[in-house]
Amino acid sequence: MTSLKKPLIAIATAVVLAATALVAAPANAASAALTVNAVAVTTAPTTAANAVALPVPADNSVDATDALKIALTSVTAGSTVTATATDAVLLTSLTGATASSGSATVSIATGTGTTADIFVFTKTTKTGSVVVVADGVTTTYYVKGTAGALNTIKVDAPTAALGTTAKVTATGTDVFGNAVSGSAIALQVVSATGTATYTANTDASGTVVRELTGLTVGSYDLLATATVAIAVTGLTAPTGFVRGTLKVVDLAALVATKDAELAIANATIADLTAKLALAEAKAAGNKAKYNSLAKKWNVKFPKAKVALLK
Ligand SMILES: [Ca+2]
Repeated sequence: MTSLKKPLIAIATAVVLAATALVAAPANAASAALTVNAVAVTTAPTTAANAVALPVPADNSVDATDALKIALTSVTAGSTVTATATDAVLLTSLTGATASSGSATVSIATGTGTTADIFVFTKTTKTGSVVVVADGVTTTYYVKGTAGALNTIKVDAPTAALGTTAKVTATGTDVFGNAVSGSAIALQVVSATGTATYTANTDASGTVVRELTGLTVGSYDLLATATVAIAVTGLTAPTGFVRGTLKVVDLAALVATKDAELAIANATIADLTAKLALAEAKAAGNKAKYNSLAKKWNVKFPKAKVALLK
C-alpha cells in the first residue's frame, strides 16, 4: 500500500501545481505606466473626457513633452503587443521623430523581454484614441492635441446684396490646420474712397467675423494681417498677409438689366418668327404657281411630263 500511495500523492501535487499555474496567469497580465515627459499622468485617460492634452509638434520635432508614453511591463515574454490609433500617431521610439514620423498601428514583439513602450502624439485638436492589446487585454487611451501658434490666415467674403449686411470672415490656423483661438487678426477694407481697419481676436473656431453695413455698390479689397509663427523647416510656410475681395451688388438693378435683355431677346424671337411665317407663305405660293404651270405643261406635252411639287 505504502509503495502505491507515494506516486499517487506526487501526481496529485503535480495536478494542483498545474492548476495553480493556470489560475495565476492573470496576475502576470501586463500593466501600463503612463507618462508625459517622465511625469505620471494622474487621471487615467481611458475616457474621451479625460484625454491627455498634448501639444502638437509645431516645431517639427516630437519630443518627450509632445508624447504620451505607455510603458507596458509584465507582458508575457514571446508575445506581441499591438496598438491602433485614430486621430493620433504612434511611435516605438522618439529618437529623431518629426511631425511626419509614426504610423496608425504598431506591433511590438516582446521577445525574451516582458516590456513594450508605445509613444503617442497628435497633430489634431480632435480627441484621438489608442487601442492597446497586451496579453489579450484591450485598453483604450485618449489624447487631445493643443493647437500650435498661428501659422496661416485666410479671408473670405461672399458677395453681398446692396442694403444687406456684408460678412467678412478671417480664419486663423496652426501649421497643421487646427483652429487657433485668441490670436489677433487685423482686417482692412479698402474702398475707392478710403480704408477701414478692424482688429479682433479669433474665437474658439479660429475665426474673426466682421459685419459691414452701409456699403455702396462696388468691389472692396480685403487685407488681413497677423503675427504668425516663425517658419519651421519641413512644415507649411507661415502666411501672415492675405488678400480677398468683397463685392456689393445692386440686385434690383441687376434684375432690371436682365429683364431689359430678356425683352430684347423676346422681340428678336418674335421678329424672326414673323419672318419665317412670311417665307413659308411665299414658298407655298410659289409651289402652287409652279404646280399650276406644270399641270398645263403636262396636258400639252404628255410625252415630256414633269413631276409636281409636293
Ligand atoms: Ca516638439
